Amino acid sequence: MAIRVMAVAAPELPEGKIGVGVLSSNDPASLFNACRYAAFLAENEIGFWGESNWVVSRKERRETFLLMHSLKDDLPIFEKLLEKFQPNLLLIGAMSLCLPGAVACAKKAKEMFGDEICVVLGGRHTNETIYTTQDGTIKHHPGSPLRLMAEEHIDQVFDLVVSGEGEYIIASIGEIVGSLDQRKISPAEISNYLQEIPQTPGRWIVGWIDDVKEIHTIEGRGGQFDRNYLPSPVEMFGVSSVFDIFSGRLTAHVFSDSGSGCVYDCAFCSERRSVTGSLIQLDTAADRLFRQLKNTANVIQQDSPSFRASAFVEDSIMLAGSNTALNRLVRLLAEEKLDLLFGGQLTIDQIISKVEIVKNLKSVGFDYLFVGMETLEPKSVGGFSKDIKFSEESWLRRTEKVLEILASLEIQCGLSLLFGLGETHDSRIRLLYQIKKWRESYRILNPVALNWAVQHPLKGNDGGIGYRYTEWGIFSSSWLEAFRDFGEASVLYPLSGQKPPILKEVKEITDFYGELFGIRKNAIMNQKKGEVI
Ligand code: B12
Ligand code: SF4
Repeated sequence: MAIRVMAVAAPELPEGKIGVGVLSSNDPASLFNACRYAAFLAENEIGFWGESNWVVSRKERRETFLLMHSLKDDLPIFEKLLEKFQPNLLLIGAMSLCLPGAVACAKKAKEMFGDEICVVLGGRHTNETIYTTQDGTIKHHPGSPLRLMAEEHIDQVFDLVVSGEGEYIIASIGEIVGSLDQRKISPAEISNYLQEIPQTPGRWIVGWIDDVKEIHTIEGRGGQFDRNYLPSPVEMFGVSSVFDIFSGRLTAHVFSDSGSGCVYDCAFCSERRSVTGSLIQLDTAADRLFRQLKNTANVIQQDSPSFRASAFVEDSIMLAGSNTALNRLVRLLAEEKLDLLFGGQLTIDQIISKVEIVKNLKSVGFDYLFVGMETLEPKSVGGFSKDIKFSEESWLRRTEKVLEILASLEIQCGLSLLFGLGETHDSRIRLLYQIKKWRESYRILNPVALNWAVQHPLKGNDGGIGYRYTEWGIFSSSWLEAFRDFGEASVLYPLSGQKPPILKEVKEITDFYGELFGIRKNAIMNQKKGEVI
C-alpha cells in the first residue's frame, strides 16, 4: 500500500479521565473535517489515495482514527494502533492545550518508525500560531511548533507543520507520501519534494525545519475551493457518538462549512471573527447543512439500523444566525421530513429576536439549543461582542427570557459558563445558585458546562502574553481533581491580565456543581450506557 495513514487528536490532559459532566464526543470532528477529501479520493480510488488503507468501508476507515483525552490512559491504545497499521503518514490534530500531547504522540511514532513515517501536525493550535500578517509576511507566535522546534523548546518530531484548512493540503501531502513510497524514499524526506504543493487549493501554510534548525514555509496559492463540493464527514467516517440530550440516538457532528469562525468577535474566544476571518459562501450554507443532515439520517440508517439519528451543528453560531439561511434550512427540512433530531448554537440576543424562526426550526426536528451565557454580568468583565442588546435588559434577565422561550417551545437548553474572565468568586457562586433555581423552574436546562478561560494564541491577539504551551495546562493531581468537571481549563494559561485560578475556589465550584445539580450522578449513569453528555 502506497499510503498507510493514521489520524489522531492529541490529548488535552497528562492523565486521568475527563469528568463525567464534561461535554464530549467519541468522534474527532475536527480531524474528520480535515481528512474528508483524502477519504473521498480513497473511496473513489483516485491517485495514490486509491492505493491506501482508506480504500475500505467507512467503519474500517474510522478505526484508523483516535480521539485522545489523557496521555497516560490513551497512549497504549495509540501505540497498539501504530503497531497494527504501520503508518507511513501520521496526521496529528491539536488544540493549544493538546500541544504537549501532540509532541508525545509524535515522539512515540518517531521512536517506533524513525524516518519511515511522516508526522504532520495541524489543527487549531497551528492555525493560531503560524499566520500571515496584513503585509503578507508569515509570522510565528512563541507557541508556533516550528519556532519551538527551531529554538529547541521541543524535540524535532514533526516533519511538516500545517496551519489552516486541512481538506486539500492533507490530500496533497498523502499523494507525495505515496509517490515517495513507490520510489523507496523515506517519507520523512517529504520537505524536499514539495515543489507542486503551492497549487493545492485552500488557505494554508506548510512549514518544516531543516538540519540547521532554520524554519521554511510555503503558502498555498491554489485559491479558495468551492465548499459546495466538499464531501460530508459522516459519509466518509460514519457516526459513533451518542449525545445524552438526543435520547439514545446516534449523534453526528455536522457543519455548514461556511468558515471556521463566528460573526461575532468576543475577545476571549478562539472562534472570534478577527482571528478566523470572515464567513465564506453563506448564501449556500443552508443547502450544505441540509445535505449533511440528510447524509446523517441515511448513514445511520445504513450502518446502524437499530439506532435513530440526531446531529449537532458545529457552526460557531448556526448558519451565522442569518434569518435567510435559517428560513431556507426550515424549508428544505420541511420538504424532506427526515427522521432526525438536531441541535446547534445561537446567541442569547439572537434567540430573543428570532422566536418565530426557532419555533419553525422546532417543527422540523430542532430539539436542542446550546447557549453561551459565560458570566453573570458581561460588563463587569469588559463586555462581549455578542452582548448586542446590553442597553435593553440585563444579561441575566435576557438569559432567563431565553429559558422561558425555549421551555414554551419544548426545546432543551444547554448552557455554557466561563470563569476566569475577571469576575469575582462571589459572582461565580451567585451564578451557580441562579442556575440551580433555573434548573428547578425550567426542566429543559441540561447540561450546564463549566469552563475556565484559557488564553489562546489568537494569531498574536493575546495581549502580548506569548505563552509557548509546551507544558500541560493542568499538571498536578490536585488540580486535575479540582477541574474534573470542567471542559477547557488550565492553571498555567490564564487570560492575559488575569490571575491564575485558586485551587480552593475551583474546588468549591466543582463541589457545588456536583452537589447542587446532581449532574455527576446522572452523568455516571449516562457513561455506563456508553453515552456522552
Ligand atoms: C467538535 C469540537 C470538539 C470535539 C471533537 C474534537 C476533535 N479533536 O476533533 C470534542 C467535543 C471532543 C472537542 C474537544 C475539545 N475541544 Co473542541 N471544538 C470542536 C468545535 C465545536 C468544532 C471543530 C470543527 O470541526 N470545526 C470546523 C473545522 C472546519 O475547523 P477546525 O476544527 O479548525 O479544522 C480545520 C483545520 O484546523 C484543519 N485541521 C484540523 N485538524 C487537522 C490535522 C492536520 C494534520 C491538518 C494538516 C489540518 C487539520 O483542517 C480542518 C478543516 O479545514 C470547535 C469550535 C468550532 N466551531 O470550530 C471547538 C474547538 C476547536 N475546541 C476547542 C477546545 C479547547 C477543545 C478541548 C481542548 C477542550 C477541553 N475539554 O479541554 C478538547 C480537546 C480534545 C481533543 N483531544 O482534541 C477550542 C480550540 C481552541 C484552541 N486554540 O485550542 C475550539 C476552537 C472551541 C473554542 N472556541 O474554544 N472539541
Ligand atoms: S458569539 Fe460565541 S462563538 Fe462567537 S465569538 Fe462570541 S463567544 Fe465565540
